[in-house]
Amino acid sequence: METVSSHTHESSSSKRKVIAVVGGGLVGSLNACFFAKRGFDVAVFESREDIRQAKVVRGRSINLALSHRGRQALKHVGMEDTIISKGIPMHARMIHNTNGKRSPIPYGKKGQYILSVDRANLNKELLAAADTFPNTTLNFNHKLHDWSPKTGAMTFIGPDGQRKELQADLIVGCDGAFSAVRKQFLRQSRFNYSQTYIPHGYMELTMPPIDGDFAMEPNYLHIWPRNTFMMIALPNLDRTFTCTLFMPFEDFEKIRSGDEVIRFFQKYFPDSIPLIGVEALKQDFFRLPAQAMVSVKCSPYHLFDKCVLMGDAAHAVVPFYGQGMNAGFEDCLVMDEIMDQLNENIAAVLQEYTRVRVPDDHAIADLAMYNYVEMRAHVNSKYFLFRKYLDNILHVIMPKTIVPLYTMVTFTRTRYHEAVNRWHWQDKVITQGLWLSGVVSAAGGMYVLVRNSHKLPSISAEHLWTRILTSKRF
Ligand code: FAD
Ligand code: EGU
Repeated sequence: METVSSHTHESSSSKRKVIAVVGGGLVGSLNACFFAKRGFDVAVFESREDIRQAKVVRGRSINLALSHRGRQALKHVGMEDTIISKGIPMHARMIHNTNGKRSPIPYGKKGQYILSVDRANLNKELLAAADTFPNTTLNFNHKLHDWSPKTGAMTFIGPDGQRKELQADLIVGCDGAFSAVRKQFLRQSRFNYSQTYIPHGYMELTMPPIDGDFAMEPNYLHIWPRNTFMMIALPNLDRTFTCTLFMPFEDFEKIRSGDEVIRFFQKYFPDSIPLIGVEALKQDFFRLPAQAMVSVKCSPYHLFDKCVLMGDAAHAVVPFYGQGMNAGFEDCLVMDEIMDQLNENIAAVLQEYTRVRVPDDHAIADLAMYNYVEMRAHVNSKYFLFRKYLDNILHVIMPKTIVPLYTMVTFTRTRYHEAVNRWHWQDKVITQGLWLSGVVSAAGGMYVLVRNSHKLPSISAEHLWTRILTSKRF
């Protein structure tokens, strides 16, 4: 059996630990940089071809919202500037109502914004960055088939379909929501696992430029909130927007013809029709079937000192907080911080990583699912505007006490589980504040009533009862 060795350096010095990163997606390629920077020998195995050479890149979602947590992780490997230079700042949401009216709601103070980044470009840049380390190899067209928790041996299906057995000191599973690395965890005792498909699917539609310019205001995350249906649009560097339509699968199935698509959009997203284009809409809608969304939670994240799951492989979240990639990038940063704390003692590091990270990843998975339920239950454009205004106003009045949940999640590195605890606490304060102001105004009203009681016509209690009981309400 071969041992993964990343380069042909003098054999004597190769006491260095070998780390196999399975999956060269967003988290895998960033993780490779982190481990390489520490001086480990890193080998990345990716089932697809090298997307830097690929002509067509097909994958999930074309662009993503990058926020603070993701940026902090990129910064640690010196990639922040490269990535943000190709991102488009979104300073606010733009809420579209059914009449085509648009209302902006800022994300925060000036200078607080999220970025729309191109997934394919991000992945290419991160692979290129990993490739610059002499102690890293990138192996494309290598699909992990299985691995042995006993020996740590991995079996890959190589470029020409042949099997390959390889060995590493540590396997880092970054192979996404349907992780092959995770399969061996499922066979262990005391491994917790849950997976939930939501009834909604998503479909991406492109909104082309008009006269060479963005069809809508570029520096916004555009949202069409319609309870069960929702559309979101993020800007791209080529001046297009990628619109993502979220809708229950059963409703997708009801739309069978181009005319039905137009009728549906006429009812819910009328202002977007001329922007996407009638003919384009009729065709693009049927190009690809709606895609499924899954939420995955599990624990622990490590298996002995042999293997650890990170990114979507450990926690796929529904996209209703824009945090999947950000959380995965923060995973890499947290792992790096623990590597420092525990002097790269792998067994201890993995144990600590699970202890620290599981509560946070579970918290963001729950939050994203909660927001999905909330949005479909009663979030139309009016309610969305009202809630965000209220949040922002309370924050302005009491900046230290009330911090909106999305602010803690999006613009800070407050641990996800702490953000949730703080949110519950704030909710109590707000509810009690409302109660208190209710009690105060009721008492005030009573006081005014009693002070002026001599001016009221006298009426007996008995008479009052009769009037109440005979009123139409009963
Ligand atoms: P992936 O990106 O899935 O990468 C896994 C890699 O592993 C792939 O390259 C795959 O080819 C490879 N692989 C799989 N199996 C094997 C195998 N057996 N052997 C070898 N290689 C293998 N997140 C945000 O932060 N912001 C957003 O705005 C946002 N929007 C989203 C919108 C939608 C519609 C969706 C679906 C998700 C969104 N996300 C967002 C989440 C984000 O896409 C994921 O969290 C992120 O891609 C996870 O990265 P990953 O590297 O863990 O997994
Ligand atoms: C969904 C799909 C608005 C990209 C959650 C906000 C998303 C993104 C929100 C997708 C929403 C929803 C937040 C950000 C972001 C909001 C957020 C969702 C990016 C609570 C490419 N969500 N998303 N919340 O506050 O914190 O603007 O596909 F519609 S960015 Cl669902 Cl901040």
